[in-house]
Amino acid sequence: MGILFTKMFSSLFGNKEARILVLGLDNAGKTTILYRLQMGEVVSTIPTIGFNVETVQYNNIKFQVWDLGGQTSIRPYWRCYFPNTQAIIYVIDSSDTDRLVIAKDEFHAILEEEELRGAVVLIFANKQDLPGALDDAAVTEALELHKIKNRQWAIFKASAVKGEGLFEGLDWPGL
Ligand SMILES: Nc1nc2c(ncn2[C@@H]2O[C@H](COP(=O)(O)OP(=O)(O)O)[C@@H](O)[C@H]2O)c(=O)[nH]1
Ligand SMILES: [Mg+2]
Repeated sequence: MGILFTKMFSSLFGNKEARILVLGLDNAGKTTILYRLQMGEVVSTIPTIGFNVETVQYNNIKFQVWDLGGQTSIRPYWRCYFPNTQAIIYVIDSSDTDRLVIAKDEFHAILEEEELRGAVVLIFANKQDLPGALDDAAVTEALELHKIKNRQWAIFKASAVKGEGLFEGLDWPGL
């Protein structure tokens, strides 16, 4: 566990219960990131049909992960997880250029959720180790990040399998 990382979470959130959502399409690298951060035991639950949520509790902060995309019928259930969300970590497979448009649409749909209005956004352009992976500037463009209004955001290049870029992202002062 990085010292900065630990300091950040203890100083910024104090004793208040906080939630960080880790979202993105399936196969983006969300679960890998969760394990890489080694914050504790990842608990997997299926609160309702076809909707798997992974949770890691780190001090007073709950990290919760699920896959976006797919079935629209389960989406209303996502809202149970929105209250008290301080931050969204959005994970992109930067080599999956075919699905970047879907990743973009899902991302902007999430940002429109009323209860997530106050959440800051950290984007990981993951899988930078793969050939053909788009860099942070190209992912910024593909996700149309310039359209984000009234919200702090930042994008970081990362490779979850190599463990690169993750702590740099989490040390972002906006979090
Ligand atoms: N090359 C490479 N593979 C990755 C990276 N991050 C995750 N993967 C792989 O991508 C696949 C999907 O990762 P996973 O964490 O399960 O994605 P999730 O569906 O978003 O939770 C797995 O085979 C991972 O090993 C990365 O940075 N680079
Ligand atoms: Mg996963």
